[in-house]
Amino acid sequence: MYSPKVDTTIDLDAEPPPPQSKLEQWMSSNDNKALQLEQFISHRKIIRRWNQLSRLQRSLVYGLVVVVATIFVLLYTSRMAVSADKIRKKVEQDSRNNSSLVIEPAVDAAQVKKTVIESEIIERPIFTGPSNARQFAVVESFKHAWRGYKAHAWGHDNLKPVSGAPHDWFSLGLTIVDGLDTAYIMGLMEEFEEGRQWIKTELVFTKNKDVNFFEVTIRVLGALLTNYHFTQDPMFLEKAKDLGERLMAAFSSPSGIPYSDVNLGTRTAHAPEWSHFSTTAEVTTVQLEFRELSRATNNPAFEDAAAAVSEKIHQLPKKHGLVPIFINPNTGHFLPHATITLGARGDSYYEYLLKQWLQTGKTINYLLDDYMTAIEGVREYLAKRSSPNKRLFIGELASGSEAFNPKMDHLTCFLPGTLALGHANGLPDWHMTLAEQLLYTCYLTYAAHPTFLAPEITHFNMASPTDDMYTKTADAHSLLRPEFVESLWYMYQLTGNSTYQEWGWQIYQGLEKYARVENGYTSLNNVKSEKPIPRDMMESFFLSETLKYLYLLFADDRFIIDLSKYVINSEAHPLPIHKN
Ligand code: DMJ
Repeated sequence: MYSPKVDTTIDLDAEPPPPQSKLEQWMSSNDNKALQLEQFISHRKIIRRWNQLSRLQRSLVYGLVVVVATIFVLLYTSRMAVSADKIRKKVEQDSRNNSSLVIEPAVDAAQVKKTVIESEIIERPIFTGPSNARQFAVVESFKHAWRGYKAHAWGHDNLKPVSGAPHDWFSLGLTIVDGLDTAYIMGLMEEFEEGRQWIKTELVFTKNKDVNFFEVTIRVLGALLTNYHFTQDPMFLEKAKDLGERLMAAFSSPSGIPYSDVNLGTRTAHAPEWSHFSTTAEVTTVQLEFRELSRATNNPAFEDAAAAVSEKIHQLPKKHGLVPIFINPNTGHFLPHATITLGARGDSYYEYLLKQWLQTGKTINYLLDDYMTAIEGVREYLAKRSSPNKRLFIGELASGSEAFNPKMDHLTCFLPGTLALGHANGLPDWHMTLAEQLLYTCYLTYAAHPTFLAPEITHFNMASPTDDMYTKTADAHSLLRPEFVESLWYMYQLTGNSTYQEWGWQIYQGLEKYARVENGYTSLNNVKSEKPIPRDMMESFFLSETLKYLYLLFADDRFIIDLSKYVINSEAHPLPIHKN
């Protein structure tokens, strides 16, 4: 029960004490009575003396006080000006020496800084940090993931968040590099600075080790270029250039179609051990990064090598714009009758057709033609409706038979975002209708499960009287992938419809409830179970993509990263759009 605090020693009804003169008050205090009396008397003496002065004498004293005060003010302000100048010079010197990061002050998000690159004016965004409770929550999630990684796996590719152990794949500190621009966008300058320092002092590409050409391009090269663009710190560009030069070995095949594996230390490349083939989506999802590297370094070699791949693939026969998922780097031809899918190994071929066209200021027409034809092919051969509720989904054409297979990878949920982006750039209205309906089906793949998380693969019924979709136990795991929240963000930015934010919030809560563990966020074995078993892995794309897209989705200002100025690479690293 509430009880007000009352000082019971005070009698509120008692008479107040009679007022005392100042002298009596001074005298009535207990300590140093004699000293206080003396001070009081000397004050009185000064006042009496002042009153005895003539008017002229008083004016002289006033004048003297004014002169002294003026001299004091002048001296003080000139010293302040000197130290402000010193600070400004130090900051300029630091940024020239690349020895410290110049952090942008928090200002209006509409403000932009202009930087001249290859005679184009490129706008750089300024990020002001989270603006509402949902964004603050996502920032806290990022900090939690970063903290766990820092404590248990710093410098390694990934964190195993349950066992608190590191995991390596390419030994390139993937989580730091991939997650760094998310920290920057969220305004986490402490995390950004510690990551930047690690990249500056520890990230090297000289190890005698095979890496996957595509993964390193989208995660590492893409991230370095974005961080360079955001901060103009030349260290990022130097690292990107070094990495890009080493990755160029991949194009050394007879056809110019890149090999899948590159040894960064020896600058050699080869096909994977298990096959002669490269993956179609992999060889066609490096062009945004190599082009940006060329533009930033003024060296066309990177762009030329990567663009030649797109041109070669443009020439190859396809099934109404749809491509098989394997290609031979020796012959330059597709593996005949390989699977056709917008899921694994096919997905970002379609994504980069549109995005390359946008990156180059809509100047390369064959890219748009190939994209438009492919989306028509999707409508013709892959987009179907389930039974009984007629949910729209994108299936696959099976390898060999080319028979329709009503299964959809979670990866395919990138497509609504890409379709909406195309529509916003003048492509037909039915692209947007397809986007909206597919996005809803993707939403249902989350909402159908008690975890509110989606499985890796969903299967659809086309003649069932009861269930439109189902999840096989072997496909029920979740890597906390980004594609659906990525599409939500595109749709939110391009339509302003806040329903997409609500869907994203439901998913975020699922992540917090089921995937968050003491040291970070873990992949799960079964989204169908209310007690999913952790797979003990935090992928770098969880920081780079999933959390970044959620943060952007919840923003009050939906144009924090403006899609008319940026193309976002396949790993969620924004790159500037050029004029050509
Ligand atoms: C990411 O590495 C990229 O988005 C890639 O293009 C596809 N897969 C993962 C995330 O799911």
